[in-house]
Amino acid sequence: MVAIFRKMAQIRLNDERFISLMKAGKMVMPYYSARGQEAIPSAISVLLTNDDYLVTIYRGIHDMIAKGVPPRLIWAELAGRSTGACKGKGGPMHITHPKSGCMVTTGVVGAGMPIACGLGLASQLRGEKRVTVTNFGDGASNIGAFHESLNLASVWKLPVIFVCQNNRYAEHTSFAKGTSIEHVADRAKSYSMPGITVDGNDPLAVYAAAKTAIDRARAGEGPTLIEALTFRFNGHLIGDMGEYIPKAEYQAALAADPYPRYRQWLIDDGHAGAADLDKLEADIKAEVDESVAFAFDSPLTDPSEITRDVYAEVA
Ligand SMILES: Cc1ncc(C[n+]2csc(CCOP(=O)(O)OP(=O)(O)O)c2C)c(N)n1
Ligand SMILES: [Mg+2]
Repeated sequence: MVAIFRKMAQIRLNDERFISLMKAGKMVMPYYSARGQEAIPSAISVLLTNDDYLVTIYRGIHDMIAKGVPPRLIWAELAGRSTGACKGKGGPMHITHPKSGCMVTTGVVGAGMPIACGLGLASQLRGEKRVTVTNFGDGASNIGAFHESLNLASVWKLPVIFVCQNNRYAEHTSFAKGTSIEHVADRAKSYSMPGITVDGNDPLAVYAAAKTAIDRARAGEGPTLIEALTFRFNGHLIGDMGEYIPKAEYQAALAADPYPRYRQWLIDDGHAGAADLDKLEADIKAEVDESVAFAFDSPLTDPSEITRDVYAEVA
């Protein structure tokens, strides 16, 4: 339970520092904050190992941190440095780090799901036990690739867990305005797989749903669709002032912030003392300081690198 909180704290404290350095003009990037959604990947990732695959989206730095991509490599990537996870050539929206299983990040809405099916098929053909978790938003569940992927994954019983992080908005369009159904998870029925809607701000609920889905996938029984209900506190991307979000809705979402709620629950339920959690947060702040220093002390990626890692090098 504390391991889940540790990941949530890592996500939150890194996110806050990205934003403060952007506001100070020290970093320039399109940044899609997932503040508010941190409970979802944190609770799922404690059930995964580095051998399991992750496919995520532009709003996915929380997923990567939870999966185990070292934050210093993310920092260097965002700062365009040669020491970054993708040598500074991926930027904030296209990070991969196969060592921790982070295989694809895409800015093309819905495009990760067919790739996740491919990864699932590869591990199935090799007889491996690994599972693939693919994260996407509520808006992505209206894209054709979502439906094609669920169908294929079901027909071939692929070990893929489809995780819809339903934050109620796709850019500036509310869920109700853009989606024909009340719960994304209900779409699982069309593809003969379990579909479950959980409170994405409740780490224990997410953990329970993910455990069932991951056990099922590892046992060769096929995919699951999990819809985790949540909210993104910082708009679509930094600079979005959120005028399209009704004030009462935003206030209610803030009141359901998973971070303070889970922190308090850990203390009240006797899993950690307040001082332990203060120390954990202080240690993570020091880790963030170290990551920032690592990134800014590293050289910028040389422009001559631009075509390397794009085309195969023939000896
Ligand atoms: C195929 C495609 N269509 C449109 C866009 C433009 N676009 C970028 S993000 C986004 C919203 C997606 O919303 P959702 O799937 O709910 O994810 P969230 O950003 O809320 O995490 C859109 C429409 C895109 N990148 N790719
Ligand atoms: Mg969304």
